[in-house]
Amino acid sequence: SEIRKRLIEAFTNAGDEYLSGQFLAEIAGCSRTAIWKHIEELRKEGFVFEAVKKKGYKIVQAPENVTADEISFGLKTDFIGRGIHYEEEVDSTQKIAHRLATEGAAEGTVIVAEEQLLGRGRLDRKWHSPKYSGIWMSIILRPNLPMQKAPQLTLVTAVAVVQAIEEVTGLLPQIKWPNDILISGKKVTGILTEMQADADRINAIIVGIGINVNQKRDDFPEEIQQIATSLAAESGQNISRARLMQEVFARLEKLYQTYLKDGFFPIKLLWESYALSIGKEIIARTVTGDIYGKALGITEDGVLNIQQADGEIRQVYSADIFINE
Ligand code: BTX
Repeated sequence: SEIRKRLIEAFTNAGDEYLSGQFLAEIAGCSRTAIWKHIEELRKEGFVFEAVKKKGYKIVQAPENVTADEISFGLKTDFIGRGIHYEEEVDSTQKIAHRLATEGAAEGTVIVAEEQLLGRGRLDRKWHSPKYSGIWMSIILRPNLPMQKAPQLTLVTAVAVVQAIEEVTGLLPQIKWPNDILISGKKVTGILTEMQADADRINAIIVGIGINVNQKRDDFPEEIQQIATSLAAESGQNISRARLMQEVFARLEKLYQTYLKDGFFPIKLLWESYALSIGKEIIARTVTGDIYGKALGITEDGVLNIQQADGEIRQVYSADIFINE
């Protein structure tokens, strides 16, 4: 908002000085109560304030951003993340990625935003993407593969993200088929893979990745507080988003090349080693109904096999999975 912009400018100019609520209200042209609310909003965005009685406020830490410069500094990949398209605020990075892919963007191009206003999940569900606290990005891949292999890339990506989180935070995430990454049973990452195809060949795969990084537990909107978590909430420390992105790019580039060269099998083994639901009794909620049974594993195509109580094995291509405890 305009007020927030003025506040940030004032704090920037103030340097090490404290600014009083009265002074801030005057330059922003609003009440002191309104100022207090804006400061709360800024706190949620990652600004850390020091408040001293009679003196006022000072910013002691600004959020760390994920601009092209911050991501490029220290990047170790050959192509993933070599082209960065950065936005402060977007509807959805998927939308921009689709446009850039159509316009011929190179493989490995990454679209990243500090905030998404209309971040989306599968089946047009909402993906909550608040400013500065997560990684909201889309990666353009151009594998030379038939269309039906596209879902495997979701699984390749999931393994890469799990490894990157492990490396950077020491946490041990698990994968819930097909596209959720969980820590302590709560969702920390969602992956949305979309495809552009000509005839039956893939023109581009847009891999959308949303990682909750520095949100506090009560930053999550009420409707997902029970099911969502962030890396900071789980590890008790703030995590550098740029550093984590670099690690995701490095892991993904390596696994993607293995996948193109040696096929899905090595990825399948890794994926299963991180999988949460394999061997468990689950409910798979599909668009045509619920399937109950034991998750046996995934096939070469990334399809989930479920064995029902009557022994029949059902193949599930797309569903939401619940562990049946
Ligand atoms: P999904 O359909 O598996 O999950 C969406 C569901 O997850 C929502 O219905 C809600 O219950 C829950 N949810 C929403 N926001 C969050 C959150 N921040 N953390 C945890 N749970 C949440 C998952 O879809 C795929 C998400 C991909 C998001 C990336 S971000 C960059 C790219 N751009 C874009 O618009 N989407 C992708």
